[in-house]
Amino acid sequence: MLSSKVSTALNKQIQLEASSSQYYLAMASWAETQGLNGISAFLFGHADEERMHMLKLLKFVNERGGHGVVPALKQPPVTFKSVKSVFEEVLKHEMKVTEEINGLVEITLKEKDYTTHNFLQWYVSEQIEEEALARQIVDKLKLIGDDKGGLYFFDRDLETMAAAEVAAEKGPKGK
Ligand code: OFO
Repeated sequence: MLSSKVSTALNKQIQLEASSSQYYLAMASWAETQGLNGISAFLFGHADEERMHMLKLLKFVNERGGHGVVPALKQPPVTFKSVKSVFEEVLKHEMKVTEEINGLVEITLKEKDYTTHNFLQWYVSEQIEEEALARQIVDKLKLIGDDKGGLYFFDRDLETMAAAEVAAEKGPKGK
């Protein structure tokens, strides 16, 4: 059974994962309107992943005798300054999520809730991957600068990455 402290903290995380999904969805939609199909496919996929992160938490809370609450969400931005600014935002956002996950882990230790602590380890590793990927993308975009040709190839790269993610999810080891 979850303590009320842990339950409240997990519900806060449910809200953050849901708003991450919404945020990336807004980025994906904007990118699609700019003709950046690879970038938008990647971001649509990322939005789906965040929804999965949210659902995983919600189900865990319910399984442990709490109540996973479906949160209200704020409207995310409609337009973005540039592709680079989008991915800088992604990185900033993922760093914030990591901080929150670490805070959650700390709460479970204080509450001696080792089951939830164990469950959260999946999120700890996921954040390492997500931050590293966002950082790698921001670095690439810095190299590309204002080069339109570079952006074209970057868009194609992300299309390939998005397709590989979808194939991996359909495969036997899908997350
Ligand atoms: Fe849920 O990992 Fe990103 O935000």
